[in-house]
Amino acid sequence: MPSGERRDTVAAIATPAGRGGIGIVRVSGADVPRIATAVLGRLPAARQATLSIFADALGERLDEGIALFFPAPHSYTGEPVLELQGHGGAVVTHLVLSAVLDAGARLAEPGEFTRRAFLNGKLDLAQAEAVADLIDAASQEAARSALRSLAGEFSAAICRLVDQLTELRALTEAMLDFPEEQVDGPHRIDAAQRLAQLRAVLEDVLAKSRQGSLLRAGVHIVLAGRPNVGKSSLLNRLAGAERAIVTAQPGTTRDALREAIHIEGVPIMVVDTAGLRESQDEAEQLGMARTRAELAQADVVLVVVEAGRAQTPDAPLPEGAPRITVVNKIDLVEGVAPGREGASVRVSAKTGAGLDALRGAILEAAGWSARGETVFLARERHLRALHEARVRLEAAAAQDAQWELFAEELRLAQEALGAITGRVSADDLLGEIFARFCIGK
Ligand SMILES: Nc1nc2c(ncn2[C@@H]2O[C@H](COP(=O)(O)OP(=O)(O)OP(=O)(O)O)[C@@H](O)[C@H]2O)c(=O)[nH]1
Ligand SMILES: [Mg+2]
Repeated sequence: MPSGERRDTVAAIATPAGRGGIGIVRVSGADVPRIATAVLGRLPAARQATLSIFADALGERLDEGIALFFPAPHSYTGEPVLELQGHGGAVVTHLVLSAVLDAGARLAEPGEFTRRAFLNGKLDLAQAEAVADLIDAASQEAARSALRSLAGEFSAAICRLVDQLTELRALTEAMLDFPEEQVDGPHRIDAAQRLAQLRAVLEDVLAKSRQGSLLRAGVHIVLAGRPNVGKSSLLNRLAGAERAIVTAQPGTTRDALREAIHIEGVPIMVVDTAGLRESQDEAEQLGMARTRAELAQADVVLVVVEAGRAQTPDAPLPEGAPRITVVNKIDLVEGVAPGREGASVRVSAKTGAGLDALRGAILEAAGWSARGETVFLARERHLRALHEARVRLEAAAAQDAQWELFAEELRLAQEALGAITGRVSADDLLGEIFARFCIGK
């Protein structure tokens, strides 16, 4: 971060580009009172919606709208903040921004408002990330989960862990300071109990975070099988719309086709691919090469076969990803009921029978089990930190009365967890996080 950055006053258009009902220019920094006087003619009363004329340096009217002034520290950033809500035209909002910049503000970088909120202690790091996650949330469940993180639920869970760790460290270090006292035995029992409880809580947070990370990152599923088994028909069924071309001709699909869907709020990318078989047709061969590339990236593979003639594709399927065998076209075979049996689901893309069972199987294969439970919308960074803490606590548990080493492992676990909320974090980490925000946030 350039030194003195926090003294600058920054401004940006906070509403999306283009036409809209309202266009908001947001200004934050010590210079806000002076800039308000330059653009509005006066500083509006604190926290009162004030109808104002927005004018440029020559006094020419640019727009009329609502001005809102939030004195420090009771603002989003913790600094003096001014919001100018004008008419939402692309040109007019830019003119107002220009007037604010002419009056002495500089253009904000992406995420700079939230970064300032973090630096001024308004939000911790996990909460700041939740702001971006709430904006990017692709489903109600993801939004709800992001809001919980923003309200501090995730941070609170991490802080509780850190506090318990600190306590255990303090007890251990106090004991080390008084080696002559006979406390080694009692401490050993107490420490073992406390550590076991800590590890259990960490596992719980980790499980909830893994679930939440599915809501963030989504699941990549690939439909694969021989030509004509009904892969494209299944994609259309799952998407609830006629997206892919379906014909009675084998070899219809060539390009891999993707559709974003949701199942119980979990974002799922479904990829329909060219059927796998021996073929001399050049376009079909290229299509199959794409199928293999898609398969290599799949989180879950749906291997589609036809009821009554369960032929799996000739091509080898990837080893790693979980697999669901989808027996399609059961409407064509007498006496076959839709439903699920282990990793195999009987469906009809034509009638829709068995589709709910298939959706359930997809969620389960993807590792989603949090129906109605609290989950933490964790990022990769959070998961890594939680894993690191887990490894450290394991190592601590393996120390047999080597109290210096025990305390050191606890310290490292605490450090890993601290990075989640930003209690300890390097500047480059901050840069990485805030650069992903949109401008105006
Ligand atoms: N009766 C019946 N016909 C189906 C069902 N699903 C698909 N079909 C028919 O099977 C034929 C092939 O369907 P597609 O969805 O194009 O099959 P595909 O696997 O995508 O085929 P390629 O793209 O060629 O690999 C079409 O005529 C569909 O109408 C089903 O559940 N029941
Ligand atoms: Mg197809």
